[in-house]
Amino acid sequence: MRRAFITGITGQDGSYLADFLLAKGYEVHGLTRTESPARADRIQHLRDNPRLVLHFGDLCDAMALYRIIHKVQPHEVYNLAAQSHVGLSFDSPDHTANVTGMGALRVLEAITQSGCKPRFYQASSSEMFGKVVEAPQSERTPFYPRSPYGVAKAFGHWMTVNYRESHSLHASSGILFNHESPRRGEAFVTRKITKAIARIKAGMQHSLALGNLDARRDWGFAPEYVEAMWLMLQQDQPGDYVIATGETHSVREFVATAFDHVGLDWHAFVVIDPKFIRPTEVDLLVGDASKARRVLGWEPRTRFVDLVRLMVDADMDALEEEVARSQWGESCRTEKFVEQPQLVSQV
Ligand code: NAP
Ligand code: F7E
Repeated sequence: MRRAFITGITGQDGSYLADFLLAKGYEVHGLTRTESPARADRIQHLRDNPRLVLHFGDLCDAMALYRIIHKVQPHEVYNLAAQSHVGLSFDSPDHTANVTGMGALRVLEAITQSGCKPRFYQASSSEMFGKVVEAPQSERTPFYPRSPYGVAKAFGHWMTVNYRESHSLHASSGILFNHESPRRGEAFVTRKITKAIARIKAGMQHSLALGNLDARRDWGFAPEYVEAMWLMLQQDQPGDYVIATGETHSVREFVATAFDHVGLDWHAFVVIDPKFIRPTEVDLLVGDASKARRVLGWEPRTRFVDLVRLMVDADMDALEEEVARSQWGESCRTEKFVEQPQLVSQV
């Protein structure tokens, strides 16, 4: 049975990658920094799967990484863990460099010290292109990161290239452009918008504060992007790959499409709050994924409008369920029924 080790398994991509690899028959090992599996809500649905094993650790703890990799002897390692919020990286540059940059090096070093030779995937980012020198951006476009996060990712990227060349490691780097889903963190702009729309429709929120609406991003659908990660590790030769849709849209277009989907005019709800404007911005991202198409046979399937709609619909459904659950809990309490919290088994 093939074994994979995923750092960041509790995040958006890690949880989709775990779904994908388990469906392919892998034994999946994941790094988690929470001792309580109940808090890892994105992988709750996998908690009874006997082929999922969680290991307690942190990307800042080199010894723990070494011990886990040495014990698991994985065939594939996916380094997805990171402090991944660009805005936050301006307030926490040291922490971001330590986790997002040095963390990648610690995983690479743990692999080489452990004596096993797994194939390695590094979650690189279009944020490395930053103040772009050309459009669209490809594997050949020079980096010009614009945030501590982008700089940390560029470090992790070049470390991956270096371990590929100096240790003959099958190490690949996916330069992924923005990808979203109903599991996207709520502090990222797409999910912040779609969640707010659900609450506005339900009368629970009356406005939405955002920052720069002019920034343009190349937004794809996360479950499709984790397939590309896996495909990179199935190639005879390691390499770097841009993964993107090739379409670019502004934050304003995302807002308008999302509000329009539920029949609301966004102008009546969106306010600009300078606290969400970054000291330096990445104005335009649009990727050229022709290498991935040619070598991996990978293509994006979900287009912008469908992505926006599916995220809005998912947040509307989730809120409806939450409201129904809380009403059910309320009626149980009135009947003096004491609900036991469900015990979550160790995953
Ligand atoms: P995410 O949802 O923010 O998940 C980040 C993961 O990293 C979580 O599992 C988090 O664990 C974990 N983590 C954070 N700090 C850690 C630490 N010190 N030690 C161990 N684990 C730690 O990110 P994502 O959207 O899935 O993205 C996955 C990776 O791809 C990240 O490296 C991100 O930078 C990169 N990336 C993302 C995109 C995108 O558009 N989504 C594009 C390009 C690259 P907790 O659950 O405990 O917080
Ligand atoms: O911002 C603007 C903001 O935080 C997108 C991460 O996954 O993708 C992500 O980084 C744009 C920016 O994503 C708000 O200024 C406006 O221009 O959703 P975001 P990001 O910064 O592009 C890359 C590829 C990664 O690698 C990262 O890990 O939206 N924006 N108003 C806002 N952004 C946020 N978060 N909140 C706002 O209120």
